[in-house]
Amino acid sequence: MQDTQTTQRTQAVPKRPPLHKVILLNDDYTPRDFVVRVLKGEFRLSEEQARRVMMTAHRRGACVVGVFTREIAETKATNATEAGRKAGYPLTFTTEPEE
Ligand code: TYC
Repeated sequence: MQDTQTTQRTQAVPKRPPLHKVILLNDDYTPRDFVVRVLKGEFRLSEEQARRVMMTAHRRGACVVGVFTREIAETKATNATEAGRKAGYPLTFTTEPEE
């Protein structure tokens, strides 16, 4: 059937992996400089980028830090959240699939 062949040919081309956002959530306790340090260390942001992301989350409640494949996004969000926990802060990063 012609439709089937078309489908098979189309699917033979690998799709780009779906991307997931890592989102930084604001809280009332984590020091600003600590948030900046985690953003620089885990997400390789520059000082300026890290301050901008931190201040956006501080003012608006949340900020997208970056987009990655699912596994990378989840690993970075877990590591960055864990860095906060180890220091006794409620700093939280979440992930969600990009539209
Ligand atoms: N709101 C925190 C404070 O005033 C700083 C902060 C910013 C914490 C962004 C988390 O995602 C965050 N100390």
